[in-house]
Amino acid sequence: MRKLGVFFFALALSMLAVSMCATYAEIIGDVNGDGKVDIKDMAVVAQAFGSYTGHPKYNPAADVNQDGWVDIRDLAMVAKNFGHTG
Ligand SMILES: [Ca+2]
Ligand SMILES: [Ca+2]
Repeated sequence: MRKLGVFFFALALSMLAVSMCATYAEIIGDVNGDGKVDIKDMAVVAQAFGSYTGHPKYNPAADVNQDGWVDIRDLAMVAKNFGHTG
């Protein structure tokens, strides 16, 4: 019975991971998740710019490439997909 619980927990976790990856792959640069990449996403990255994991200004959504830093590379990824819609 306990093994079954672990199995379902792992299943739920992997489903969550898959759905998160799908969202991420859909529109790279859609930081605020409104379905399009525009100036608002740039603003979110700009606000967290220069921050890193644990920093008070750090925003995981603004860390587009998920390397733990919000920097020019994240801004470039938003800029590259600018205008894209879901
Ligand atoms: Ca957006
Ligand atoms: Ca980054």
